Amino acid sequence: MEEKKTIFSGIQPSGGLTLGNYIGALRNWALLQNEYHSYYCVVNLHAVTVRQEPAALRRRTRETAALLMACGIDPNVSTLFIQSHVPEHAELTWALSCNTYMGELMRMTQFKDKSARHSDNINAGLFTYPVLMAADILLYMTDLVPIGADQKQHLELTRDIAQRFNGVYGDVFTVPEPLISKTGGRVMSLQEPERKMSKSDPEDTFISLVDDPDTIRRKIKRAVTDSESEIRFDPENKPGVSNLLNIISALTGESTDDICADMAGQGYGTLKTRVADVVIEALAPMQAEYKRLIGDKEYLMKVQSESAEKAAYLAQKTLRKVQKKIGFAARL
Ligand code: ATP
Ligand code: LTN
Repeated sequence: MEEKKTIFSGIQPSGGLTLGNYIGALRNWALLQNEYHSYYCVVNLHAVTVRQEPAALRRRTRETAALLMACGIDPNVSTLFIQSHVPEHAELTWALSCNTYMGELMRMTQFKDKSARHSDNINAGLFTYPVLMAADILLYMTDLVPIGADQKQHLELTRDIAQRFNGVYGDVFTVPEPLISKTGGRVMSLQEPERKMSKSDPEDTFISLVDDPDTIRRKIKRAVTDSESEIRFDPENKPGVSNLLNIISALTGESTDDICADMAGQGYGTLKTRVADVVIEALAPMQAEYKRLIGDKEYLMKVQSESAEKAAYLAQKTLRKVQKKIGFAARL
């Protein structure tokens, strides 16, 4: 029998999770977990590359882990852990940093974007962020990394670093491949449908995974459409309406053509009611499970601690191998 491959992915606890995170990433993670050895990580070290309020960061880290479980990630199947609980991530980052060029990091578009948006805090961590991401991935001998299209450039850098390191020190790392979903890869903002829905944007631009039904209805009712009245899938000329159609399609599996045919002759009001119904129904089981989990702090802490131990086992093994290859003296 063929050995199961390993997948790794990470999500930042930098805000409340959105419908975009769910459709583009989380629900696929749950679907992949039985087929692969899966490592899912709440990347709090990455989150502090922009200023975070300590109490909020602590709370959101716990909430993000609980939401991942509520989305179907089973801690008995996947290793679901908090990045700072496995210090090897930071330690491998150093070794990889010494094998990464400034020029490579300067080309990263996320660095250029984020340093423009946070011009008062262009810190060294923001610059070296992709090296930490490479360490996350390479510590677990990852074969595949399920990510949104926005992370492709970081994955290419990870591959370059792994290949360079292997070239200098002999085969140490598995060189990972990206796994980018073809459907639902980009849910757009409700207010500016030309931009992706993002958890660090204002409240009314995204659906949070914990929004109640009234809030979901209100946000969708206010979603930007256009001055026509025809329900047609045309992302270029009708980005708002097309985004709403895409959301229905991603959540029900119906094609956008079928949805349009079904709704022919109806207005945007009816379309919005349909989107709200579909979103509320899709999120309800996850929200019920989240409510149950978040109240059970003891269970969450136990999962975190056991998962960190499982992750650390492999992380330590890889790091020891790296230290030996580099020539760091062993200790008794
Ligand atoms: P931020 O807005 O703070 O930069 P984010 O919402 O992009 O964060 P991340 O934690 O960076 O969230 O990403 C988690 C995963 O969700 C990534 O794989 C990313 O590609 C995916 N993702 C994020 N936003 C969307 C979206 N609007 N549509 C589809 N996938 C998304
Ligand atoms: N950079 C990613 C989050 C992230 C990640 C990872 C994704 C950190 N480490 C390792 C995949 C694998 C982001 O901003 N979405």
